[in-house]
Amino acid sequence: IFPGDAKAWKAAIAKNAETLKKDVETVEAQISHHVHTTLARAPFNVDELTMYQAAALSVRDRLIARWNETQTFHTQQRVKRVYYLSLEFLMGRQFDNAMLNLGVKKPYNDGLKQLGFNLEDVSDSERDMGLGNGGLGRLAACYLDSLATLDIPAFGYTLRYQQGIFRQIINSNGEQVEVPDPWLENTNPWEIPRLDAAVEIRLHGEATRGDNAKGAGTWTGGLEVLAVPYDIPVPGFGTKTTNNIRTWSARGKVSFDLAKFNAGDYEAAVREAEEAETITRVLYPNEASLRHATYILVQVELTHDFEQNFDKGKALRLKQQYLWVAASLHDICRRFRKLREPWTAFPDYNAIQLNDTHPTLAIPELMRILVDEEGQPWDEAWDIVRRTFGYTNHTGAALMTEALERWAVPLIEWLLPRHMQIIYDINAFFLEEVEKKFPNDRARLARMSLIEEGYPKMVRMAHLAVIGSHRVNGVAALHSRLVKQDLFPDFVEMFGQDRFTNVTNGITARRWLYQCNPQLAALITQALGTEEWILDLDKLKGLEKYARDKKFQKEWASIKQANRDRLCEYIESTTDVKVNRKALIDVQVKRIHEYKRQSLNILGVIFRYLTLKKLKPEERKRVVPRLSVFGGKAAPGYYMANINAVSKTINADKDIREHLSVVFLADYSVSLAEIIIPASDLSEHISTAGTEASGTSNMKFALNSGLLIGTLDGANIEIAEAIGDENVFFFGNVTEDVPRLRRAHQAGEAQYPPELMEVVDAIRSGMFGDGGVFEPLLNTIFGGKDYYLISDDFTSYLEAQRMVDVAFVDQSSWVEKTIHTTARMGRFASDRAVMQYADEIWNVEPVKIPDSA
Ligand code: CJB
Repeated sequence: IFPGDAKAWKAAIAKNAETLKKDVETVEAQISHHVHTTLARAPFNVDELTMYQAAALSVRDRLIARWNETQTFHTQQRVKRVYYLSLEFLMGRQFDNAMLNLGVKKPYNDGLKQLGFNLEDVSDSERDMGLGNGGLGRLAACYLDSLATLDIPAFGYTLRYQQGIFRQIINSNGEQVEVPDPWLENTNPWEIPRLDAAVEIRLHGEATRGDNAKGAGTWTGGLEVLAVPYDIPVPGFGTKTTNNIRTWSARGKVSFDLAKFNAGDYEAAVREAEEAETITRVLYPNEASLRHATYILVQVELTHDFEQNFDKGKALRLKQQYLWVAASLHDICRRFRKLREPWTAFPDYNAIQLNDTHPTLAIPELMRILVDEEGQPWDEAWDIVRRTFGYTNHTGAALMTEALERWAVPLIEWLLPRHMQIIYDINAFFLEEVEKKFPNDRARLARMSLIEEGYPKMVRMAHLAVIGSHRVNGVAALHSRLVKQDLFPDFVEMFGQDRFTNVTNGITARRWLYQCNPQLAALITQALGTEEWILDLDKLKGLEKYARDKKFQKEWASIKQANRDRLCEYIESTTDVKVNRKALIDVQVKRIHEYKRQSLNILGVIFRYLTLKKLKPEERKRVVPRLSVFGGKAAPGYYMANINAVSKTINADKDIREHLSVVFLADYSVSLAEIIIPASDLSEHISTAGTEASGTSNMKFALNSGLLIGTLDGANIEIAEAIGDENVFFFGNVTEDVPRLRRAHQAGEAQYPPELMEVVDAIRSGMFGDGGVFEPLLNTIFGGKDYYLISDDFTSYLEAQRMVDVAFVDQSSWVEKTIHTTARMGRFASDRAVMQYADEIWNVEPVKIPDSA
């Protein structure tokens, strides 16, 4: 129903629809429209950045049109929606992805060419949207792509950090230096500000309980801040559905205090507003770094005395979590109220997924809304909450309970007094149930309680997430088993096996093959005679029959070489290393962390170097040449200079250069991954067994015809099941061995293999410069208790690397393996994972947006 003249509206809409046509002339007209009007430039004054912005804005117009149709249709049809709450969305660049999903890359390519620009150069002006740290954030981005592609109505909710993940610079000592990432410096064409739809969020204040613990309480006073939404449209591939990521930006409620301003206290007048804005100023580099107070980019002038008693970083992180979940739930409930359904129907319209424990405050917040604001009886409210939420656990790190998130009770009491009462009450009723089922078992009550005793008392967010959700899942088969066995065994006994499940992670083939490896994608399409694999990755199976076909192998291998060349060019243009283009490219790119064991890799590189040094020149020629590539950001303050020390010595050694070179690529990001992954021959996924929840880059490498070397950890195990053990280079101890081996180290009974000692001697001899940079590493292995079992896995790691060399010599058989690998990766599509969530956890159906919408 149109306001005003319906005919005029319809004619205007029809006219406007012409601007969405996909021919080159329309694209050019749209771009020039944005150059001339939105950006106010004349054609002689257009550089690549301007051209990128104009082209991106014209793509955004198309996205918004579909976004509007999608949202309107979903609202009209009263569909059930999925809300994916993730503190991180590592989206990378949007321009290329949006063009591909909309099917307009060709006209943009041609149009830009005619206007005097090259599409790739224009695309390079885009900054990565780095609103995440690593795997967890990238997984969220892949899932949003799949949700839209599968026509599942969904919203992502996150924060709009002014500074995303820090940029990494390597200084002359080989150390990481963290530099801010002002990604919003140029306007961001992918977001739509909704300045008029801000939500008021209360912090601090006073709370009261209802008449009895289950009655309605109150929360008043304190400080109100604003959460302002910015929307990012997420287009599905080859479908009209365009979902939304709503990012919240914190803002002061009054931009300044006029009374103070008039009294001449200019600073005080704006202080409160600035303090509010601090909440979304920066993405936390990761959980662990909360301990590294050195990296808090924001220097907050905190006025509240009490706050001085807490670690400022921690208080700010809790504020981030609350502002985000409160604003998101406000939005979800507002949408639900319009349906005029009883609150008991809430779970029929809303499935909320907690991506790790970061959004767990959503559980007491929904209780507060239902009980305090909507007058629902407590027990009914709790039932609604449980039917609404699902919780995904991602903490593989040694699967120790210490790795799980906890918040100090006094901190929550101070920031969210009503929520603390609600958490206590949830806990009291829950422990009553436990007591009923397992009478007189005090130890069990203490283990399961939401509150951990101590000074101060702590709230165990994972326990709250488990009891407030109807499903808890791990992210790979092994991990999900360990979640039940090691993390939550009491909760399995309490609630039964059915509450716990597995959804093995997946990746989107749109970005991680079709977009990042266009040549391979084209060959696959040509061989299969169809592009259907992009939407149904199991179709890659059809490649199997070409695995031994010499002509096909040759084409396959030449694409790998082209991708290798591209990476080598990148390396030579960004570092001073000259590389052998024929070398086997051996990659380890991921966050730098002890459990991921970049150290095992670098010690192995040193062993290879020592072995090469012992050979005569003609013998060396028979060894497969290697290029070892490292990349990844470390937690601020974490020592990582040893990789660069090794690369300096090896790359400077004229006798060895041809046979082995080592590079550390600074500032690993989604965009850099898109260059590295297609080029890789071998990638390393070598965490201590039981510590990597899943890993997802292993999937990306394998999909792009790279083989894996790895431990029996995370998704490596399932990947090998799918592609065949013979195509994976496995080594190392298994999860079941880890406790015994750790005990042996603690008891001083561990053996150190001679190969490792040889490497250590070389380091100590000064071969790689001042051994100081290796001390922290050597200390964890020898001084400490080798917690990550480097010494226990070293020999079998070297053996697996020897097997790689042997296999690589027979190129035809190697290429055959890589074809099988790609062909069998179908089950690791994020489409499969998302359908599993939809069926088993969310209970949602796809909704196709009709052409006529
Ligand atoms: N993960 O990236 C993170 N951050 C965390 O705080 C906890 C886990 C990673 O999540 C990925 C997606 O599930 C996993 O593949 C990866 O193993 C895990 O470390």
